[in-house]
Amino acid sequence: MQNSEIARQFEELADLLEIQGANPFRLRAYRNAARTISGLPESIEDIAKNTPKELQSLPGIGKDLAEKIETIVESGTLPQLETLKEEIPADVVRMLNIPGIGPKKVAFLFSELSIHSLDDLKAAAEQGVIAEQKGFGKKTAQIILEGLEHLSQAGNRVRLADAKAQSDEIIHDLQTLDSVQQISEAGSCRRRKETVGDLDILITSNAPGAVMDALANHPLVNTVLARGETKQRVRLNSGLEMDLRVVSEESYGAALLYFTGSKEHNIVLRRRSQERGLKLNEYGLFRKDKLVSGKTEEDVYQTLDLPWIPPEIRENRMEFTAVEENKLPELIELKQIRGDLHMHTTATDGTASILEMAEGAKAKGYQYIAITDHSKRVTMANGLDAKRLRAHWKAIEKVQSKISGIQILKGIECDILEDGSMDLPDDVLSEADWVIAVLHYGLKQSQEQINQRLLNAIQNPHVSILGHLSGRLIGKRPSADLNYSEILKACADHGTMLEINAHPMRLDIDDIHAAKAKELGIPIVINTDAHSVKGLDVMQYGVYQARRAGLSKKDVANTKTWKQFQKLLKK
Ligand code: DGT
Ligand code: CA
Ligand code: CA
Repeated sequence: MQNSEIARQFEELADLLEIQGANPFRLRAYRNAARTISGLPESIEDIAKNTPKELQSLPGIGKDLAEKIETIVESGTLPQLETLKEEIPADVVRMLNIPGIGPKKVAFLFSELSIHSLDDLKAAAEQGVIAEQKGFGKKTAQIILEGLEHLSQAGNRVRLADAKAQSDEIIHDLQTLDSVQQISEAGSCRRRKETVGDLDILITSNAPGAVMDALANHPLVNTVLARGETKQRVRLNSGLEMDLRVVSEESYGAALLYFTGSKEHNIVLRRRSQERGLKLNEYGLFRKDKLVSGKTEEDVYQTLDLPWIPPEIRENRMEFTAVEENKLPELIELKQIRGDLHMHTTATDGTASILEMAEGAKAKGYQYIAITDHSKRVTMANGLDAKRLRAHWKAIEKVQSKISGIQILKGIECDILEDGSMDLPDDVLSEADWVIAVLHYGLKQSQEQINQRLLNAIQNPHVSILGHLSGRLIGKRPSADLNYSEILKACADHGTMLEINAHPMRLDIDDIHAAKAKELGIPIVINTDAHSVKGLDVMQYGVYQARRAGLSKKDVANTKTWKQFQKLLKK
């Protein structure tokens, strides 16, 4: 069982208990446990099975939670959770996703008004029943109706690339207004989290009304959901929602810190403030009522004896310990990338020729690429058998003789078959410069089977790297069930590299496991998996994910010059 599933069960438990009106301390304990578990690179299942005593040494996990984890691992669920699920319908839990409706209101709707489904809720709101209730009113009824209409979309988190494109466009347009002085993205999008719940932007302005009018009329904006003196919430045509906040100049840095989050990072900042006799909020850092700092993020961090911390690592995972140990990493940047080692051509399912891909990469300033078309198992993509692959490599040699200033590696993206063998024989693989081993089929196999397949590939001396390890497609297809601790350890032992696939739907391996890989000294390569020349552009998203993992230039192998990279290849 994956950590994410165990974490999800604790989240669900907390949600259900909250609707029941349980003690907030217990809820917090479950939610903290969920966070600890989902942030852990080691398999909780392994720990629970092999060394259950160690569970209690995890942050926020006491005896009771450790027992619950063991129960989940053994039986797949918790009796308590099952009972609650029988008592509280799933639709009632979904109501928590309606903006402005908290657990107290949901509990009231459920127990006092006997609303058991979203359809019940819609009917009650339409018939005016909700508006009559104390603490609800016409406005809330309206919010509920709007929320219901978009629940499916609002409940869905949006992939970073899609969210950021919309945020960038709106910021770009608002920036040109005379009424806007400063403007910045904030929230999870600024932290480059792989999915975004809603967009947050922050401005300073001498005419907030004019900016809000402009946002309301922006072509990407569909509906104004709420508008006040300093805050506006809109729904974009895509269904994604955006908060705009207007702050004063002397508070801009403090507000940016606050609204960039994460909440967990901010909690630590507030604690540090208290320890210094200060109070931190979105308006600034105060001693008594006197503003000490707040104009820029740097000012606020400095007052708290901290360097400026890049938004990507503001998750309270490693940043504060890193500062303490004087090891805050200098995060990798796109301009440091010197090669792209996963791409396709017209030989399989790409749309460009070898030469076109090489020229596209050269135009980006890269020194080397690998052409890695599919192996034969991927029939849908016209995958290559040994004969066609050898001919393809000949074609690569020919292109290489015609183009200078870029090295083209003869590669292959070779499937690890369902039975654990490689899709192409060793003698063929031995002729390649670069072999990416991947899972495409049988992703739903048991953890044992998946692990065995990956271990076979790692132990194969011709395999250079594991590509898009988990096989997930964000928001669409879950990860294969794999034991990361075992796989990463084997990679470290055998000198097998790991890919961060930069495709916005993949971002695989993710930030947590990339951080673990760095810790183990496994070289990481950020690849685009481009199927067209344009596809080479997504490198940035892989770099964002690497930054979230705390990776520096030295941790990422394709920042090396061709000369240095060649040395690594020989190893
Ligand atoms: P998202 O939208 O779910 O992808 O994640 P965020 O991080 O963008 O969260 P959001 O939009 O709810 O709020 C933006 C930031 O504002 C968040 O990262 C931290 C801050 N914030 C919001 N609500 C609270 C709160 O209740 N307490 C604290 N400390 N910070 C908050
Ligand atoms: Ca947000
Ligand atoms: Ca927000």
